[in-house]
Amino acid sequence: MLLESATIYRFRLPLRQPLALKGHRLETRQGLILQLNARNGQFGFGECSPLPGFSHESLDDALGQLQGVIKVLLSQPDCLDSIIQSGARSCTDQMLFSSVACAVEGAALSLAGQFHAVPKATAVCPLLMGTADEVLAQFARLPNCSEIKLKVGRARLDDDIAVVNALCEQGLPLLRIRLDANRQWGFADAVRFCRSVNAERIAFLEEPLAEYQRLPELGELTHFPLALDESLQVPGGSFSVFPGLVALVIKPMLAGGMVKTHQFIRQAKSANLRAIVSSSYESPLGIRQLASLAHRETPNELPGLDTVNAFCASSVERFEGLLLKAVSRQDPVLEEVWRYTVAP
Ligand code: OSB
Ligand code: MG
Repeated sequence: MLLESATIYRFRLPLRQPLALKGHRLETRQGLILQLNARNGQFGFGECSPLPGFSHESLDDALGQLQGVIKVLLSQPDCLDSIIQSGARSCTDQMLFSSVACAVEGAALSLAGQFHAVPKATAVCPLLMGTADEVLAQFARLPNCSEIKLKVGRARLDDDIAVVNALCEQGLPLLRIRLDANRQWGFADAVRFCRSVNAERIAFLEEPLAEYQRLPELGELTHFPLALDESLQVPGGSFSVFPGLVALVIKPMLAGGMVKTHQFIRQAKSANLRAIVSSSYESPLGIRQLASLAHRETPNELPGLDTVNAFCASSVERFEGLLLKAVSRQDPVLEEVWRYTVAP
């Protein structure tokens, strides 16, 4: 399949409630949608949505790099196979931002038909966050599930411990809790946390330490089940196995793109670790691609895709409607910002 042109859209999806992320406060999630058009009339979408507070690049950085990459790709119109096999980087001679790799690889995979088999309703791991009362109220409303994920490290340590213990008490004995501290704790607090909750009820604890290099030391000391997330989000990301490590939580938008995610999943499996596909507040389009990827590559795990429920339903519906339209996407929710065609 040969490429002919590309269009970039900007989306703006209002959140149901403001989202606090590592010093940023988001009321609206913004990102880019890339549409790659082939000469045979087929097209594919990919998403490029750097997440403030987490991504190394800003939306403007990403837009600029994406425009440059598209010009390069369209000058070698038969590059799709190589993108799918080896990643978007293989077609350019520069390091790519994670979000840019994600968009280009997503669009290439989509053109290759990889996302056709999207399950209609994907079960996801419910994400709980907020004050203790809010978390317990969210939990009370959930249907039975095997795992839930709770954000910790945002309140006092003793409050976090109390909420986890309350969830263990209120949940069925088979419930396992994924915990995520997003590197908010000092070493001593992390040790105290690990010794104050029942490790048997914990699926894993993601990235507890501000001094993240000391995670193996924490594992050795406590034998608490641990998981990597931010540690996978460095350029050329790699990981080593250590005592206590049980899972990789992999976010394609932050951890190097779709092809790199495949690699991480393969490496996790061969090291006997769980691999969890997780999201970064992508639009429903990005979430569908992640659901499809998870369905294929990690069928026995609940993916971390509950973030899609953070958006207002009416805007999601509008976004979906606009995506299906072939022309005139000029709406605050989805607006064309750039178009490029190969010179004949
Ligand atoms: O640290 O896992 C995180 C969302 C945005 C940014 C960072 C994270 C998250 C999530 C996604 O927690 C939900 C999930 O993994 O279940
Ligand atoms: Mg995490």
